[in-house]
Amino acid sequence: MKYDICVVGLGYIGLPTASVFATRGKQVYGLDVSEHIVNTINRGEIHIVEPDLDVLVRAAVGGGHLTAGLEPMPADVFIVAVPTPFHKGDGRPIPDLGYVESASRSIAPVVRDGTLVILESTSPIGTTEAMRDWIQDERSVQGLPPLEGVHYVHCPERILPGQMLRELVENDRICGGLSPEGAKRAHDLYRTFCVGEIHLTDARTAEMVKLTENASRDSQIAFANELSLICDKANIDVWSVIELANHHPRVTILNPGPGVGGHCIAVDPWFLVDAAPDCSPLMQTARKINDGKPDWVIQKVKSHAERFTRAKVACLGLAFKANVDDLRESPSLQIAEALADLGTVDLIVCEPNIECLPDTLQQSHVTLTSTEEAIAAADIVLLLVDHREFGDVDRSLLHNRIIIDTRGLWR
Ligand code: SAJ
Repeated sequence: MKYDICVVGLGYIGLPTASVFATRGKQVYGLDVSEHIVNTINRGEIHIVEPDLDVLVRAAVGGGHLTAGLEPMPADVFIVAVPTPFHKGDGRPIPDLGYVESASRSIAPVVRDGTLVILESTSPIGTTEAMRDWIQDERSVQGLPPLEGVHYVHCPERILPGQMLRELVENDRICGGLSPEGAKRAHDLYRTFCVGEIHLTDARTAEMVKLTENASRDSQIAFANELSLICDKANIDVWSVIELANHHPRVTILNPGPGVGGHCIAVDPWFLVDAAPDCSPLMQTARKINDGKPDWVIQKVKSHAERFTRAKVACLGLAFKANVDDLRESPSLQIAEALADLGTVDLIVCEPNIECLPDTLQQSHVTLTSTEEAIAAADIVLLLVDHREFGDVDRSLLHNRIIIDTRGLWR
């Protein structure tokens, strides 16, 4: 069977994208390396948490428009949506394009002349060209003829976890082609469901734009985090300062927190830094400020804990941000693990979006409880994530406890 679209990588971006196309009548094949993910999707179920995604996937698979598999299949369009992490190493983090390379090589034998190949993964500058080269190289390795008239385009995803399905449809998009015709064809494809504006450009500009968006947010959060340290020293409420400063017509300051997590904001600035290390001191400093915030929170807890023989610390929230279950690259989890490792405090954790604690915390005999139980048992209440449930907490429960509110939720 020849499909309209083959989506490579059925994760947080690939699965919603494949499902939206499928529910708009496209015949979609989802390619993934995980048998578990493929089987789950073919049953019409999902392996990630995102509001309403279950309903969409069930409709896409049930309607016969979405099939998942482990083997690449021919299609008119390929959309690559695989992770682009970085290597941490000893020095500066450097981009790891291993997943994009293996996805490109895996589809190389089934790409046909005239096909449209789209890279959606957030990528360092030049990755769309590298994708083209990997596909051509793999074909030559396999003794297949070189491809003619294939169009390569970078269309970065820009959707926010927690509201992906709405943003997928409503956000503006950028289509950056290695050829203008490719960008135009990508534009026509996304028009299937996208009601936002679709802007055409070249691939390198599109790569740079996406990285710029996330690096800009990281720098703005770093500014807020730096303010929170200054205000703490000066004994001033940072949230009042920000709220009042934001009344100025040309000032919009973001919110401080316990650090910056997730797979995007804390990663993407490094792709820009890697492209020009000598030209990016601001972005590098922003990364250091945000990466340093968890340690600052840990020191705060430790200094308060000194007055107890063995303080009971309630950590509220482990996710990387509000109202999601995603613990990946979460500063809150990092803080909870470090506090558990201290061995000098008793840790109680509450995370309403998960059923059981990650192994690292289970090994340290940390308990997962309800919000009320955690607060009732605590000497120190450490609020790490501004989950809806924590905002609803009866404030009288907090009396006579030391409160460290890293998000300003209870001010
Ligand atoms: N955070 C703060 N203070 C703030 C805002 C966020 O501390 O004022 C923290 C959050 O708690 C979290 C981290 O920053 O730990 C990132 O959260 P986020 O909501 O800013 O962003 P992500 O990582 O969920 O999604 C971002 C989005 N990018 C931008 O808003 C520029 C999204 O649109 C992208 O599609 C996504 O990255 C991506 O995949 O690149």
